[in-house]
Amino acid sequence: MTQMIIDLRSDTITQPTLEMRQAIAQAPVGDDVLGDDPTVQALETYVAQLLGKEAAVYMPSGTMTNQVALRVHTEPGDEVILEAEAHIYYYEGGGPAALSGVMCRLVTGQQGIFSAQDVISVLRPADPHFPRTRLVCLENTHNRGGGRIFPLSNIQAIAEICRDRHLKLHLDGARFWNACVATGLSPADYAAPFDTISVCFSKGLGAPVGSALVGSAADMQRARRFRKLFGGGMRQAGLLAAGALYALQHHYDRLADDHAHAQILAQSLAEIPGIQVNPADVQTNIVVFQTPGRDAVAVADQLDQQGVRVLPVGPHALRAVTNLMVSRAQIQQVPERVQAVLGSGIALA
Ligand code: TLP
Repeated sequence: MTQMIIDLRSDTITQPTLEMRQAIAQAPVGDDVLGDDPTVQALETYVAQLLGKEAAVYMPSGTMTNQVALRVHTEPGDEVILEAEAHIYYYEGGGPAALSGVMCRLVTGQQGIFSAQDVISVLRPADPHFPRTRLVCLENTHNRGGGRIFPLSNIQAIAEICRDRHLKLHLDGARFWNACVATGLSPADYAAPFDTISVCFSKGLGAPVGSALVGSAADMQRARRFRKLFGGGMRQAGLLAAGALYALQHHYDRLADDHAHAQILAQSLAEIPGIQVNPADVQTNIVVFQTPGRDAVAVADQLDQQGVRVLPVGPHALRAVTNLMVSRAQIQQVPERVQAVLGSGIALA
């Protein structure tokens, strides 16, 4: 009997549901570059209101919303403060240098979380020797931090420093919805300290495509210009926006299921000899576990043969992301399959 594949590589693998496909099929569309697409406009208005900001701009990807935000807030030669494992720095193809010509100044967080003091420690004096520090970027939840939530109190303290020093504050909120659901904070309260926020519809929410940048009307006008310049102006994009709007209106609350599944998974993996994971570190839908002495790529390959897909994220670290496509019953099958692999004598690293 062939085993059902349990795909935990990412929450980006989710497929549109039948109801979402119906919403997409019925969406009115127009040429969005000419400002004519009613469904894109409905999505942008809805998201801006939800986050308590003036405007939003729909874009093809989270990478683009982040990189457009950097370009909106900086000029070439400026400096951006980022956490050392931030997606913007780590996984976006060198975008800050290539697209905005900025310097990245890194702070080392704990599982991606840092403090106002960390920001103060890297601020430059106003002196022509130094680049101009213009922007601080946070990530909530933090991907390489294992889905860690950025506490609102830290964010508010960092925002205060930014206000004092005339720095802008951007959030990579690819998994912002997960942070809101896990903390019970409203999107508007959690978004309040930021100048711009990038939110994603095609991760936990399960839409096929798209992210939005959200902020002031003036910043979003500038963002539209850079979206076009970066090649992200889309024509009848309402077909995609309809999936995003449907996802936001129907799949938001169920993110709590993904968080519960991640906790179940972490607790069961913690029981398996040869695996290290602390369930208390799992706050949302990402479980990072260690396989000390075993090569993570080899473990991932063997798990694949057992019908469990995870991603290597370090020499001995793997990532499992719970998502819309994976049921609780499937999550409960994972430990047995993992045990089958770890008991089989994988090549040591
Ligand atoms: N993350 C992907 C990979 O790129 C690693 C994943 O599978 O987790 N910010 C954060 C925090 C992200 O996790 C991602 C995607 C993005 C931005 C970029 O989003 P897309 O893929 O839409 O460009």
